[in-house]
Amino acid sequence: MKKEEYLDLYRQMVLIRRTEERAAELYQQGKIGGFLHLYIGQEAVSTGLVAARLPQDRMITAYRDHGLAINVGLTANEVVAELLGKATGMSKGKGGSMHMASVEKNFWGGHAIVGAHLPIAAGLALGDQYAGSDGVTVCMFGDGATNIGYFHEALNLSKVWKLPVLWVCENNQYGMGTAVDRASAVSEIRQKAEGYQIPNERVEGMDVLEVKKAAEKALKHVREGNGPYFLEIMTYRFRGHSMGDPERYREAEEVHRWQEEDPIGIYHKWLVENGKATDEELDAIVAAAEQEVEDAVEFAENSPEPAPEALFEHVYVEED
Ligand SMILES: Cc1ncc(C[n+]2csc(CCOP(=O)(O)OP(=O)(O)O)c2C)c(N)n1
Ligand SMILES: [Mg+2]
Repeated sequence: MKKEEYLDLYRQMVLIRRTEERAAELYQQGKIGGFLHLYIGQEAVSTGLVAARLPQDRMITAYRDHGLAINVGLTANEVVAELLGKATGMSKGKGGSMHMASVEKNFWGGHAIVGAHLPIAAGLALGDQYAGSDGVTVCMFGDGATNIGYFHEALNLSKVWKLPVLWVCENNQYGMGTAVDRASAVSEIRQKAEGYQIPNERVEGMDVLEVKKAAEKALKHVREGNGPYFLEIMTYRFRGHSMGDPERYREAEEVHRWQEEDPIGIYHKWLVENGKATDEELDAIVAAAEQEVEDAVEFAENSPEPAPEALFEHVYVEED
C-alpha cells in the first residue's frame, strides 16, 4: 500500500470514533430519537473489510452501522444529519441510526431485526450470480445473530447454490447482555460455518491490517466462483449495547483490559514504528476529524426536518 492508503485507514477509524463520541453526546441532549448502537472498539473490522472490497462488492450489516457508512464514503454530514432525523441525511432523515444505506455506494443497510438481513444478502448474491457479475456480497452480523434461524437458512442455501457471499461474524462476545457461551452451543462461531462446509477462519479484529488481509484472501476465494466463505472476527464493543445499558453483565476490569487493545491505538503505534507516519501527522488527522465532525453537527442542526409529504416518498420503487 502507498503511504496515503495507510493514512486513510487511520483517518476512517478516527472519523468513526469521533462521530460516535459526538453522537453519544447528542443522544444525551435528546437530539437523537430511537436507539443508538455505537461501534466504538470495533472500527478495525468494517475499515479492514472495506479496504479489501472492490466497488462492485455489496456491503450489508445490522444496526451497528455508522462505521460502515463512513467507510463506504458517506460524509460525516450525511451520517450526523441522519442521526438527527434531518432531510439532508443519506436516508432523508427517515431511517435514523439503524437504517443508513446508499445504493450509490453499494451499501445495502443498516437492518434492525437481528439476523433478518442474512437472507437479503443471499438474495443480493443470487442476483449477482444470475447477472454474471463478479461482485461479492459482504454481509456483517453479530455473534448473537448466529443463534437465529435466518442465519442457518442463509448459510445453508449459500453453500447449496455456491453464492458469491462473504459471511462476516463480528464476534464482540455479547448479544445485548448475554455472553456468547451462554447463548451459543459452540464456543467458536466459525464452527457453525463448518457445519455447512463453508471454508472459515477466525481473525484478530483489533488489527485493521489483519482484517484487511483475511478479507482479501476470502474475497478472492469467493470471487473465483468457489462459493461462500466465512470469517469470524474477534472484537469487543467498548460501550454498552445501546445508550442506557447499565452493563451489569460484564466486569469493568474486562472492559478496561480490552480498551488497552484499542484498534486505533494499535494502528497508530504500528504506523509510527514502521515508519509510515509520524505522531504529528497522525495528530493532524485527529484534529481534522474533530473539525469535520463539529462542522457536521452544525450542518445537521441547521438542516430542515423532512417535510410531512416525504412520509409517502421512497416507500415503493417509483416507475419512470
Ligand atoms: C429478531 C430480533 N430479536 C431480538 C432483537 C433485540 N436485539 C437487538 S440487538 C440484539 C443482540 C444481538 O447481538 P449481536 O448479534 O451479537 O450483535 P451486537 O449487538 O453485539 O453487535 C437483540 C437480541 C431484535 N432486534 N431482533
Ligand atoms: Mg455481539
